[in-house]
Amino acid sequence: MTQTAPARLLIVGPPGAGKGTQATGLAEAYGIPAISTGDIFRENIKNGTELGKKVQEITAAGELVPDSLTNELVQDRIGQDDAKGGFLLDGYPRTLGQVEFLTGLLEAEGQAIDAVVQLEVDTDAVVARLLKRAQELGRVDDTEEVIRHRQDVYANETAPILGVYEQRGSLVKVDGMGSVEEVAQRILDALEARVPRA
Ligand code: B4P
Repeated sequence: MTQTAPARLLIVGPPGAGKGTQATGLAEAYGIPAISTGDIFRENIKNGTELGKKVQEITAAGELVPDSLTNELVQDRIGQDDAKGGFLLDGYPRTLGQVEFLTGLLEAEGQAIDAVVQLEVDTDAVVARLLKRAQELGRVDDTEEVIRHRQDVYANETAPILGVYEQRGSLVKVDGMGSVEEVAQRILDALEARVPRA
């Protein structure tokens, strides 16, 4: 499916909200790459790169990787050819500092974020989702203690970014409870008028 104009989208929600799951289908619907900072970090850890060594302990503890490292990585990734026609960022920005950086980066190119999808979910339900994933995938940051800590980090560091995008008029709130298909359809419906697809 081709699009009428480049779509630059963000998907935000607490750990376990289903960002990664929804990002794939949404990006496909818009014909843009889904870029997950969490996936990029995990890939680097798996391959034992310099970046991977730097972030291994931080991510395992459920802490945020410093903005300096994350910003540089995103700048490099969205500068690549496949992101010229738009992108969907999953898990970035996660701090007010990252919002400021991304805004400046895009402004320098005369661009802006078209819409920010906020997945709204119930905390107990998402903790249960992540514990289930822990049994299936065994991610090191999916222990109950680290999951609870990641929820706190989200509330303290990431939730404040939503106010910024709300003020800019780009926030789109979507109910993230229900089946994967139901949530996917809600996201597409909510974006339809704001970010047209061809
Ligand atoms: P992420 O990979 O982004 O981890 P996350 O917030 O836990 O999100 P995840 O993608 O795993 O979960 P999702 O909501 O998709 O980041 C990992 C770490 O990397 C961070 O803790 C941090 O250390 C570091 N990091 C990443 N970005 C950073 C940044 N910008 N700045 C600093 N540090 C950064 O949940 C998906 C789960 O729910 C799946 O198991 C799925 O099967 C299930 N699910 C989805 N939809 C469902 C539904 N409708 N019903 C039932 N289950 C569902």
